[in-house]
Amino acid sequence: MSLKVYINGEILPQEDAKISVFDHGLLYGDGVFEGLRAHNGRVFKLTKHIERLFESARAIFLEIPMTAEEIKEAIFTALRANNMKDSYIRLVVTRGVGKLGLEPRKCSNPQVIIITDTIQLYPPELYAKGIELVTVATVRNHPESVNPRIKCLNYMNNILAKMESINAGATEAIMLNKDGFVAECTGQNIFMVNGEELYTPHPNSGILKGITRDTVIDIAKGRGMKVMEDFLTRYDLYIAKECFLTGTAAQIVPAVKIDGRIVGNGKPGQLTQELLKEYRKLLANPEVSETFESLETGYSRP
Ligand code: PXG
Repeated sequence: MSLKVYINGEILPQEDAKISVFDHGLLYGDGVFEGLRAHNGRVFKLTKHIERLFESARAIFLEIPMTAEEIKEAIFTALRANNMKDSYIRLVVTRGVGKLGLEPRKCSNPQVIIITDTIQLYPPELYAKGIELVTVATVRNHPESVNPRIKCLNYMNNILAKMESINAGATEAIMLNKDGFVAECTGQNIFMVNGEELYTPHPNSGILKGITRDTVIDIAKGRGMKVMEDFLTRYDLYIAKECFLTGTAAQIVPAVKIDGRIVGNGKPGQLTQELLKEYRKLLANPEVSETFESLETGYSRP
């Protein structure tokens, strides 16, 4: 059975889910997006994702032709149309069709697209073994050019970094900002443990303020840990006891090698594993978790 895709209020078979070649989303990467996760008919941190979408859109002068509530409803419509309770959801808003010039004001009709696909996780062995990271030469976008806080459709910065890490034989890339401080990986935020404290780059280091990142910070603080949002150097990573990455698709992934240096004892760290367990507990129980949302109209309701 073919996947059904939501475009501007319509549910279409994936073969018919098409966007114009004149859409500035395609021509210039002019648009914004979100990646969300549904478990058992409920969507994790739905309000936070929708808020971030509207903030990204505001930053690029893109007026989304729907309210937050309408977008939430559309997500549940797309899930219902596919009879999907567990899904990785891609929510995209493009600038819409315009002229071949850049001029965004000549674009009419932003396209709201919702794709509900299956969840792509790393294989379980990677969580058990941990992954290898390398610092790459591609500098993360300068916040005063395209701020990485904006989740925009142009990911060339991240794709170039990802290619570098692949060419170097590592799983992921560590991207630094223009001052040489650690920013993030290509689609994940980075954390490290040193002493009894948890460290992650400051939101103004040139990063996307990940929703998984914020959830992990809350979990750690709930355990009484001190969490430092700081300006971190490669040296800080090299002397870390533990290191892990966070993201909606990846969840929490341990890193055991950074630029050839072994992290800790070369195995996923104790705290990393405990945080992953707590994060998965939060994900596994949507019915009782207040971090999940389903609408009155949601099919998960009897
Ligand atoms: N940094 C960047 C640059 C991202 O694109 C994250 C961090 C993590 O954010 P959340 O809110 O998911 O905790 C992202 C996530 C993928 C994928 O397949 C992920 C993202 C974008 C594209 C693909 O893992 N965004």
